[in-house]
Amino acid sequence: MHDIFDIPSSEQNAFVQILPMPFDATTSYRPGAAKGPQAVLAASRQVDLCDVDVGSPDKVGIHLDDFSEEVIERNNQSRLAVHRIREAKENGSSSQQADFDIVNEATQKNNLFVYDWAKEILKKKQFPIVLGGDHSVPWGLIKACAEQYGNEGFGILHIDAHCDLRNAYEGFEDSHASIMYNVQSKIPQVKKLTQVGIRDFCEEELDIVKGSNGRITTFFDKQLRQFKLEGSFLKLCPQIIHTLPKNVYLSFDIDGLDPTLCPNTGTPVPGGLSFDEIIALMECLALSGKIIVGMDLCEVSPPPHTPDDEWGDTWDANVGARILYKMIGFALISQKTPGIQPPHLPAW
Ligand SMILES: [Mn+2]
Repeated sequence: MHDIFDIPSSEQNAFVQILPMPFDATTSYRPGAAKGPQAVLAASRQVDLCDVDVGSPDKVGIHLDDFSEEVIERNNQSRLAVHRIREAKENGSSSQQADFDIVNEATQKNNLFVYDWAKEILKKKQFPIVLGGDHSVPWGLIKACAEQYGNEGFGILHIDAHCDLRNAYEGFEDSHASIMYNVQSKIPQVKKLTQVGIRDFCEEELDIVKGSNGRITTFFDKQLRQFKLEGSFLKLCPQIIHTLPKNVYLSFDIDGLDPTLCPNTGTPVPGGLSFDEIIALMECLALSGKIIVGMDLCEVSPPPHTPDDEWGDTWDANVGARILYKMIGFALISQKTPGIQPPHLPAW
């Protein structure tokens, strides 16, 4: 029993169901996201439940699932394999295919694990969220949503510093850098991919965006900069949201934000969205008439723990927990859930 946000919700009763995925073996630069879910859970306990932007989404019940020992073990084995692969690379020796197989099999098992979970949640008409871990973990949920919304399809609002459109990365088929490549090449029900905050990519990824015939719209950070500096980002939000169809899946890599909000994330990049900007964008989505059907929050990462520091630096997780709570609230508002609205603030 994990009382996320200190809400005592039984598994059955909670409308919002969160699956923690403590896995970060495909992180290419700096590990730590595997500890994200635990850190967010700890930080969530000091989030006030009456949120200024979304009111009290806790009313519908929010349940965090158990941490899967299987996933933790897969991550440990995969991290060892990744370590051997990188060591071999540094020594100029050839890495063993067996080590790549360990990682690829682990992510395949993760995909199936998340998919099976998500199918159950969607069948019960509850609201699914995957809490990463690195950005390889939500595949199974996106796949399950594709089956759920097969006829009308859905779009993905993808907040990230990176395109994640790499065709495998470092030899890993389901790398955190490949999630959207795999989505756009293997899930036709995803009618639209709208990316926001992108500022790190390679030419191949740019070619995929350009060659997508409008299926992918990328709001590069450079293009947002002008609006931000002019103070007109608010006016841009409806234009961003307008690119999306009725059903929207929100895939949120925390590194899409300004790295001062996520200093310990695996691959931080200067620039990105401010806290106010991401809230404005999510609010615009929630009030647009479109419906948020599923979500993931990935790459939140606490810093390495120092033994003499009981808590460590909780800033990344603090921001992550607050973002998560607001994401839940905006999803409920988009679904027009009775009683979920921002509190009425006295005028001044
Ligand atoms: Mn990223």
